[in-house]
Amino acid sequence: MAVNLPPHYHDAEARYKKAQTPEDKLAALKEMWVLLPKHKASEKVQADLKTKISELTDQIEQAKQGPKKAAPGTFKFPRQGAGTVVFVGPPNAGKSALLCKLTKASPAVAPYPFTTREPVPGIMDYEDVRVQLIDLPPITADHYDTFVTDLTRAANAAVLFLDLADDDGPAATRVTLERLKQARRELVPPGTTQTDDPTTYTIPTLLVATKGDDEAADIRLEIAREEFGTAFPLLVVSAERGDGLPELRKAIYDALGVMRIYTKQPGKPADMTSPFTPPIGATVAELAGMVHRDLEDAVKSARVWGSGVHDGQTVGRDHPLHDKDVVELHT
Ligand SMILES: Nc1nc2c(ncn2[C@@H]2O[C@H](COP(=O)(O)OP(=O)(O)O)[C@@H](O)[C@H]2O)c(=O)[nH]1
Ligand SMILES: [Mg+2]
Repeated sequence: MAVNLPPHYHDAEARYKKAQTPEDKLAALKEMWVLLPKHKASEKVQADLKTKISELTDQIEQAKQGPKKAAPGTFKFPRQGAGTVVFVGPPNAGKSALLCKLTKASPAVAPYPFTTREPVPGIMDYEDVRVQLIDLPPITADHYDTFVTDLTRAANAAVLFLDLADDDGPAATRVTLERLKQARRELVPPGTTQTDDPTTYTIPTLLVATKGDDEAADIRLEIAREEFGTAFPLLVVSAERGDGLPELRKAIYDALGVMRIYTKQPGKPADMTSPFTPPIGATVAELAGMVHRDLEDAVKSARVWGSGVHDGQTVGRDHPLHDKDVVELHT
């Protein structure tokens, strides 16, 4: 979609391109942000700009802290499946145990804190889609790995952990939240609109109370509900007994805010094995862009089988798709 940008925006963009220091670059980007019209047609530009502002803000902050004491450690995981979900929380809350249950990954699980020093990825199956889960080292007032800032920016959603076997569970989870806030990562319930502050990165989050099998879990759950109220959807699980795991898989998938779309070639049956997973509300043209880069502009219409249409109805490129639609793209 074409975006009409005001002339001052282009001036700011020119300043951004000429800027020599990260600080000058950031100042110009922030001007561009203020001047950018915020509507549907500019969503892509908004998202790109926000990412640039967030990255640069983090870079400047990290540079201020000087060279790292230990090896900084940078981790990048290639995107896989319908999205990436990070596990964040205090030590010993059962993050690694849960990753073992939901995926084929096998991070060390141990009854002492700080077992997980490096992020560990795994793939979770949910029906016919795959979701990448990343177990992160614990986040406390004293322990925060700088790579967490980058890995959380790359995430589509987060699972925040609360330990029902520990009287200090709720307080420790609160500390994790606050430490992330200092790093300009704001955990919000799924479906919340983004903040206007482009330096803060908001992450749709589920609160997961672990070790539901503990004998005092019920009392601590009451306290947890008082502490967090309705700040996040709350799920109770036990990795040990398997309680709540099917519900958690579904909630994690739902938190990604995507839908499943199956494509088909004319005259052939649909490929029902590997759906595309565009964001909820995506159009025919946006789906086409996921199938092939050049198709986004080239697609003129589509035939759609699913909800909101008659079977095989022809629709235009701006038609919004629905979960589980079958789509045949036409150029
Ligand atoms: N009772 C009980 N203990 C658990 C459960 N999940 C994990 N644990 C124990 O909690 C401790 C910490 O688990 P771990 O997964 O290493 O925590 P992490 O530090 O958050 O990754 C270990 O001793 C686990 O055996 C559970 O569902 N129930
Ligand atoms: Mg661990």
